[in-house]
Amino acid sequence: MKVPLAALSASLLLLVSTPVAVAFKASDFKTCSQSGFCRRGRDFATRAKDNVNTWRSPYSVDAQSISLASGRALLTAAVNSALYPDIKFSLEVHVHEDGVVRVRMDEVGGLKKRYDEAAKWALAVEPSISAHTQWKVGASSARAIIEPKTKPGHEVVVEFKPLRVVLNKNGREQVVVNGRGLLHMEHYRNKTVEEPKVESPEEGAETQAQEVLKVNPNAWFEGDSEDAYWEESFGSWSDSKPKGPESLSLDIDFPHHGHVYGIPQHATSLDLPTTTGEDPFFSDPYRFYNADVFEYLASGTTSLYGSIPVMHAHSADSTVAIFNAVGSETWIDVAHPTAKSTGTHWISESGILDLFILPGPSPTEIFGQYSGLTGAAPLPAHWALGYHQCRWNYVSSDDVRGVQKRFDEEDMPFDVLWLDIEYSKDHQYMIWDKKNFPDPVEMTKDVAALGRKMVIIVDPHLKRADDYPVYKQAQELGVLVKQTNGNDDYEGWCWPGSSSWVDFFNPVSWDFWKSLFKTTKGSSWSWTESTEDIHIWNDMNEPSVFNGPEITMPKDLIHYGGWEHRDIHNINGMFLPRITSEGLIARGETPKRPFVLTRSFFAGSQRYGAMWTGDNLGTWEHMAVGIKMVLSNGIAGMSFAGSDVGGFFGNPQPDMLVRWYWVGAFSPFFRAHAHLDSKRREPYLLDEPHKSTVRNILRLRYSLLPVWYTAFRETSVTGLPLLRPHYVMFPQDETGFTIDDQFFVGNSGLLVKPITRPGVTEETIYLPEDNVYYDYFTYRIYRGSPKGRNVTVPADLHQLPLLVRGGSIIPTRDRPRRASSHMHRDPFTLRIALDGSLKARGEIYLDDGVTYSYREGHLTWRGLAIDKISRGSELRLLNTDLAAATPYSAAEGTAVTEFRPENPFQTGIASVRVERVIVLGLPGKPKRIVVEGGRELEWEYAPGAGAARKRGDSDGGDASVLTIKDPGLAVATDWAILITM
Ligand code: MIG
Repeated sequence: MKVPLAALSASLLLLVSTPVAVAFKASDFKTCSQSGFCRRGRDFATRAKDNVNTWRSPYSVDAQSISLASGRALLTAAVNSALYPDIKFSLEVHVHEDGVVRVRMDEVGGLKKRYDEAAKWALAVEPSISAHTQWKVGASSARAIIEPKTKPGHEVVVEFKPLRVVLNKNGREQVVVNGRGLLHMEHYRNKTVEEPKVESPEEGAETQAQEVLKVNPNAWFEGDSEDAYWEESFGSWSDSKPKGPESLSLDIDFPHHGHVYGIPQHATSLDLPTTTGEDPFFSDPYRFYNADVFEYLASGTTSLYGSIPVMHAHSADSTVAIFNAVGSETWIDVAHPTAKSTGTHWISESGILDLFILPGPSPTEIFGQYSGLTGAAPLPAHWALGYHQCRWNYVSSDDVRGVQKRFDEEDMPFDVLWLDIEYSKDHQYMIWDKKNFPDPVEMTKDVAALGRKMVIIVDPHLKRADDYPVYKQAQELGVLVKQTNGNDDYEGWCWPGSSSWVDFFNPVSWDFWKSLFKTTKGSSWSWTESTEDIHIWNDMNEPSVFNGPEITMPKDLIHYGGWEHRDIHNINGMFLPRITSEGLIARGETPKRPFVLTRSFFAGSQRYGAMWTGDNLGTWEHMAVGIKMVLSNGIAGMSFAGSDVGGFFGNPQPDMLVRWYWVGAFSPFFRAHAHLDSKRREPYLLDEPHKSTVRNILRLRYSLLPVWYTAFRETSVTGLPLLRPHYVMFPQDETGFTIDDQFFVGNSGLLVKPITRPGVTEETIYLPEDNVYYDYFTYRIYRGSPKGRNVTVPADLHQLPLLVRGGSIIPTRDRPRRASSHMHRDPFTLRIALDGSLKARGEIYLDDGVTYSYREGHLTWRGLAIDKISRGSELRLLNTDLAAATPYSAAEGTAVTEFRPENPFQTGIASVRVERVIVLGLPGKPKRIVVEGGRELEWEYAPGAGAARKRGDSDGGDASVLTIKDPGLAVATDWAILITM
């Protein structure tokens, strides 16, 4: 095994460098102009633009060939290219039951076969074809009305010559495919010997273009040279490209949508900046090529660790989306021809066209349609929503015990202690380094004894050592990724030195990998030195290969089925967490919810666990962009997301660390992590007052766990993101379309704006509606306006702009505990934020937090609502049973057979009560408060100054606060409290 010096990656240099290591090396990664097919695709777009009046797509539908199937909702047709009459393409356009349109195009009878399985891995279920839709085929187009689930007025049209696919809403074009004629599916061809150059005609006789066309009549379309068709090099690497050119270019335009979101993962704003303008950082298309990018920049279009080819296009009128199921390297140009329209150009290296058009027309419907395709993130273990403490590395089992002890001494809650790669012997994952971890099972039990879990890293590179059973078994099974010859195991360089990688596209690998996680001895090797309290962290699954091109695998390696790595690169990373989580579910007698964190991901990865944004820097810019990245992941289905709190690289100043804890406490996945070379920065090491501030932040996260868990139930059923950007919450409010530094937590009514700049003492926060908002901590009132309004709120280091939207009820558990497992019997506080008409609503979802019994209806799901009755002289707070009312939406859809109020979980928490009700915003002091049909309750009332303020003021003063003391009512039973005014 030789490692070329030049190939020593930045990652390796880490080992010998000081904390401020080598900065991002743009030269490690390709720009579009260094990637043959991207260059061809962009040149193509430039030619089309330069000839916009004459440019005509050569593709057309052969009208004679059209046939309809599946009750006429599936159209198939032959597509011809005017340039290559002998080459045939097939087109399928499916209309699904929920109105999603799927467009598939492939070359038929070609010299080779294009990769067509990206959707197979992304989709959770095979979509059902609409039973109602019927294509109507005319002379120049075919049309289908999309019904019945989407709103009326939606129609999909296939125009024949040239081929265009259009989604219309009330006659207006929403999505146009190939409207600019940039569709180009490079057909397979034989490598020909270059023909001798034809002599140039007389000078000046013809234009240069005409000249070129004479030599090569297809040049207007394909360019005048075979640019990087058959091989290509980058740095010291060369790519053999045995299949020749096979790229796919496609324009997807949104003529009436001025904003596009999604296509994570890129470090940029949620509202995607144009890539065709003047900004030098946005001069390349957004790139999808899963990569381990060392010290990535906080702004730009470079690819990062994961790829979800999902894009929302939004306007005040409607939201539409596309999911382009492609697994090869892909570049996406985004342009805004006008402020109210968007053009996108997708250039992929290989694969069929398999495009899903989601008609919306609202963000909520988009989430339903997308999770209908790829599934929603399942409800995680409850503890996984607690605080995770990580660093590279806790160095010994005594270190682990010591960290746990310090948290407990300082009364700081945490749920999970993590181990990075140094726990393992020679980086052979699952094999303990017994020098430092002599007693791994005892250590884990000591952590679990206090109600906590451990997460331990298992990377995909396997040390090629015959005494490493994981490698040995994989090698013997023949399930390792192969070299270009298709026979020999590929060998690359990573942490353990010479390594090989499991080819998870080979189904034979699945049972093998799953069985590793058994904690008991079986017929093959399993991790007997682990317990069911250990969960898994998958890193480096892009995959990261230190001596590979762009720090990953060469594209011409061979996977199962003979596919090249180039075909599946972006999908590859999703297998490791998938099979790992399946292994964790299967390892014990009772299946328990697994926790697996992944760095690389693809569409559908949300089904297998959480992701984080990789190796961020300890800078304010990275703190800020991390929020945007988490929002973007959320709208692409990957809700369970977070960034390293504190920043992976560097040593954050205390004020930065405190701000980062605020950010983390409002991220779905909340984990502090730090680089090997960084100083220890566990929160107990902070000096006062920072230490107490962070303790309060951790406690706030824990007290709000009912909100997070309840929000996750909804996400797991509807696919709606946990963190909701403004355009999702208020799709008509134009001001919100570009906002990505504040967001709502589920539908709880919490509005957060973390501070990501130094020296801030107050901050403006945008209120998008005519409603009252209450400061979560001080109960000060802020009023919005019908057109939206900025208000200024206190934001010192110990403060957070956190508002409660009028009309919300926030359930919390306020008793400080050392871990969330100790909170399951804790009482609730209800904070009721009344809106202008003295209404509010909220909900609480609970289950055992660990098993899948919720899918059999072992759960509690309560609806809380307060409203005026008796012509306003009374308010009634009702606690009702939502699960009984809508059992099928209680937990991941149809899985709940039937909800019974007397289910074992609910009877088990019969004594869990509401210990306090706080009502904000009453117009005056109540006369009397009783449990309906029962006793009188004890309460206190503080008038506040809010009532005196006029409606137009943004600062409404302090809210009136009514505190009902221990009403002694169970959370899981029906009751009502009457407030007589
Ligand atoms: O090349 O396992 O992003 O979180 O601490 C670095 C060591 C490998 C990268 C991960 C980081 C982790 C580190 N890993």
